[in-house]
Amino acid sequence: MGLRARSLTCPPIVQSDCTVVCQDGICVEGVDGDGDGWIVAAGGCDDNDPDVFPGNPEICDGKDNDCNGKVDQLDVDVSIMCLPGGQNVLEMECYGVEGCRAAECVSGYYGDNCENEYSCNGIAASAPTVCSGNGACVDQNVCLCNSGWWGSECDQN
Ligand SMILES: [Ca+2]
Ligand SMILES: [Ca+2]
Ligand SMILES: [Ca+2]
Repeated sequence: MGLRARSLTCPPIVQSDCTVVCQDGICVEGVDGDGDGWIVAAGGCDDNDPDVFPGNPEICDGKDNDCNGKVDQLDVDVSIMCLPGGQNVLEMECYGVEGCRAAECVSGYYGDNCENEYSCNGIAASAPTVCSGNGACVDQNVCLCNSGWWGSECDQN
């Protein structure tokens, strides 16, 4: 890995678009195309993208943010990279350029962050009276009845 650009041991930057870095005791000049403080000669692996440079935290965005050759969940565990966005989230997943989304929600909830709640026959999934209190509201207007109960509102046995 190269050294961080604009090291204290390097001469000052001589031009606005030129970065000077020290590498193995030798000063290297180059153009920092994307303005992230890294030039390719010092280990910057993509000089057209300011979200990609050594030491940058890996995030879920379809890019190799830290220049270690591994992208997204192939580099960092999803549980670290994709923090649950809501209390109804059971499991997050990384969808590359689309970012982090909920892969599994608590029963009764849906959406990218499980922020939406299903309702069955006008009653919220979390309400104790949903599906007549004899089942779970698992999709919009879909009651999953407990054993022994049936009907669209689980009110028959
Ligand atoms: Ca870059
Ligand atoms: Ca990434
Ligand atoms: Ca990486």
